[in-house]
Parts: sequence; C-alpha cells; structure tokens
Amino acid sequence: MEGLEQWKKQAEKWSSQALEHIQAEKWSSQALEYIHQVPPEQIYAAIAILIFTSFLLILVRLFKRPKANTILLSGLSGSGKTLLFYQLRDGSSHQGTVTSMEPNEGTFVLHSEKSKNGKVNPVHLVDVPGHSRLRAKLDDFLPQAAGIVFVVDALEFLPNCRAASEYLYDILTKASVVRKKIPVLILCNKTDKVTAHSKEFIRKQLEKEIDKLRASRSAISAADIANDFTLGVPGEPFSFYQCQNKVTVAEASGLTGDISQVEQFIRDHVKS
Ligand SMILES: Nc1nc2c(ncn2[C@@H]2O[C@H](COP(=O)(O)OP(=O)(O)OP(=O)(O)O)[C@@H](O)[C@H]2O)c(=O)[nH]1
Ligand SMILES: [Mg+2]
Repeated sequence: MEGLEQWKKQAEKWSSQALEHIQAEKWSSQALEYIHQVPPEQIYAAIAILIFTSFLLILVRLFKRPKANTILLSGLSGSGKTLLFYQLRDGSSHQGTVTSMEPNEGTFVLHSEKSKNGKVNPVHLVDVPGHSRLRAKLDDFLPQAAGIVFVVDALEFLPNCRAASEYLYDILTKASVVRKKIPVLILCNKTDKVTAHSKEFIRKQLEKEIDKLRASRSAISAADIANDFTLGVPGEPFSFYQCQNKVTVAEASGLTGDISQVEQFIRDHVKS
C-alpha cells in the first residue's frame, strides 16, 4: 500500500516536470519567433550600443584619477618644514639646518601609524622649499593635493608676519585651491620654546595682515591674472572662516616630535 502511494507521488512529480519542460520550450520558441520578427538593423543597433557602453565603462575605469593622497608642506624658509617631514616619516629629527633647494618628497606610512594593525594608506608628502624663487614648484603638486600644511615659525613670527601673510594670501587665492576647496592647516611650529606665540595670536595677526593685503592688491588691479579669486567678504574684516575651503590652525614642534595635530589633519584628508 505504501509502495503504491510512493509510486503515485513520483508519477505526479514526473508529470509536473514534463509540463514545465513543455512550457519552457514554448517560451523559447516564442522568443525566437519574436527575434525573427525584429528587423536585423535593430538587433545590430542594440549590439552596437552594448559594445559602446562597455567600452565607455572601461575607459572611465582606466582614466579615473586615483584618490588624492598628496599633502603639501609649505611656508617660509626656516619655518621647519624639512624637520617636520623627517619627523612625520621617521619619528626623528635628523635633518633641517640647511635651506632646501629642491622639493623633498616621499610616499610612506606615517611613522606613528607603522605599529597599527590593518591597512593604512601611505601618504605622499611633499616639502616645498620656502625660498621665494623655489615656491613656484608648489603649483606642480597642487592638482593632486588633498591638503596643504602652511608652516609658520611661532618663535620668529612677528618679523616674518608680512612675508608669511603674502605667501598664504597667494595660496588661498590660487584658482586650483579655491575651486577644489583644498583644506589648509596653518601650523604654528616650534612651540617647544616658551617664547613661541600662541596659535590664536598668530591667526589674528595673519588675518589682519591679509586684510591689508586684500585692500592693496585689489586696488592695484581689478583683474589680476595670477590671482583670479578674491578673498573674504567685501566690506567685512577678513577672517579665515570666510574662505570657501576649510582653513584651520594648529600647533606643533618638529624638534620634539609633538606633531599629533598635523598627523590628525593628514589622516582626516588622506583616507585609509
Ligand atoms: N626650536 C625649534 N626649532 C626648530 C623646529 N623645527 C625646526 N627648527 C629649526 O628651524 C631651522 C629651519 O628648519 P628647516 O626644517 O630646515 O626649515 P624649512 O622650512 O625646511 O626651510 P627651507 O628649506 O629653507 O624652506 C632649523 O635650524 C631647525 O633646527 C622646532 O619645532 N623647534
Ligand atoms: Mg627645508
């Protein structure tokens, strides 16, 4: 009795499979019939569109720019960029008393992150010499920049305030910086000495000086070719908050290796 029951079930299964098979065949013959009805030009056009879009997708993939991982160290000569470069790379300050003549660059995992487990993206760090004739090199690296660190000597700040403001003004009005909203960190360096000025004092002085520069430069020429972007809000005293790109202020000492704030800035803008 039980055997008959089982046999019945099996027979039902076979018949439903056979029905499904017939249904599938019917659909495939309908599809073929439909294809035969479509004019061949339309089929060719569809295939051409398919090939073209795949080709386009491959091209986009090939030319897609890699994620920006370049951080630029800028600032006046003697502000401590080179020392900072080695401190970030090696965690020691074995260089820095000579004026740099060439940009110093390297791609590496920050020293402080070397011990971290897991994947940490390397940073492409470029230390651009501060000498006025060598500063133009900065433009070569700007298109790939994820962030700019503007190093200021907090010890010898006052005598250099005007020159530092001029350099910073030039950076903040560069078309590539404004358009791509490249974040800028004003790094008050050499805070290991008690006579170093505070970052708040330095920020205010730079803002005042840039305010003066803004007035004099826009008076010289309304359509300055080099500086195609104006800074701040007309009629209001200049403040870094008015910049379209983010401008922040931090402190560091390249000499003692107190560089956590600049490391944080780098990590915030070079994603791991
Ligand atoms: N006290 C103190 N001195 C520093 C610090 N960082 C740099 N210096 C000194 O400042 C001087 C200039 O440092 P560099 O790193 O060569 O300066 P730079 O910005 O690379 O200068 P250029 O290459 O000419 O653009 C050196 O004598 C350093 O020892 C710091 O954090 N504290
Ligand atoms: Mg240097």
